[in-house]
Amino acid sequence: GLDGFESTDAIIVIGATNRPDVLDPALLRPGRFDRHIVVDQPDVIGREKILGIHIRNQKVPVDDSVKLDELSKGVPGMSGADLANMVNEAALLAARKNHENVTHLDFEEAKEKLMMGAKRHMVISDDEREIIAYHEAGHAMLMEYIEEFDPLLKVTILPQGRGLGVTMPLPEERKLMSKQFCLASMAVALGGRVAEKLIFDELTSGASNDIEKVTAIARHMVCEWGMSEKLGATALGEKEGEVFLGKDIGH
Ligand code: NHX
Ligand code: ZN
Repeated sequence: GLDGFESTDAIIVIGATNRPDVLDPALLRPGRFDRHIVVDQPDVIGREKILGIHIRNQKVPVDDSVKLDELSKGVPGMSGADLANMVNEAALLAARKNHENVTHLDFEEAKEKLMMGAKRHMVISDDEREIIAYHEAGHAMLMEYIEEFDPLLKVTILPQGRGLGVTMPLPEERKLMSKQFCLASMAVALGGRVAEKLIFDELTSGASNDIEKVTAIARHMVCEWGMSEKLGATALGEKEGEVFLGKDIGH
C-alpha cells in the first residue's frame, strides 16, 4: 500500500533503522510497512555462531585450544560488528607473535583490548599511582564481597583506554535489573571514591566517570523503574516528545 506501488506489483519494500523511536509515525501506519521485525543484539548462542561465521569467512586458522562458547559468554552485549572486530584483532595479535594458528589466549587478549581500550603508556607519579591503586582496590573489594553484583574479572592500574585504572566485572546475561542489583552496582561504582576518602581523607577528580554511572542508575531507578519508596511506581522520565523546556524542571 505504499504510494506508487500497485498491489499487483511483485515488489517488496524493506527498510531498516537503528532509531525506530524517531521514525515518522506515518511510516508505521497499517498498510505501509506491515511487518516489523526487531533484530536485537545477539545472545550468547548468537554470538558464538557469529564468531564461527567470521572465522570461516576470513579464513582465520584457529588452534584446538579455542573455545568459542567460553569467549561468547565473556562478551555480553557485543554486536556482530564488535565480534568481527574481535576476530580481526585476535588474528593480528597471533600474527605479531608468529603463532601458526590463533590461540584461545589471542582471543582473550583481543577481547580485553576491545572492551577496555588499548593499554597506554603514561608517566604517572608514585603518589598518584598509590591513589589509583587504592581507588581500584575499593571497587575490587566491593565487587568481590557484594554477592548481588557480578563476579570480579580483572583489576589493573595499567592505564587502559580513558581510564588510569580499571576494575572489570564478568557481567551476567540479564534482561532485568533488580533493585538489589541496582543498589549493588551503585555501591561498587562508589567503592573507588570511598577508598580514596578512607585512606587519604581527600577527594580527587578521578571518580568523575564512576559518579556519572551512579547518577544514571539512581535517575533510572527513581524516574523510570519506580524503585523509590517515596515516589512509588511513577514514570517521571518523559524522555521523548515532551515539551522541551518542561523536561528538566520536571526532573
Ligand atoms: C584526567 N583521567 O582526566 C585523568 C587523566 C580515579 C584512579 N585528568 O574510575 O581514570 O581522572 O575505576 C570511561 C572510562 C573520565 C570514561 C574511564 C572518563 C575516566 C577511572 C577520568 C581512575 N576506575 N578517571 C575509574 C580514571 C581521569 C575518566 C572516563 C574514564 C582514577 C578513573 C579519569
Ligand atoms: Zn573508579
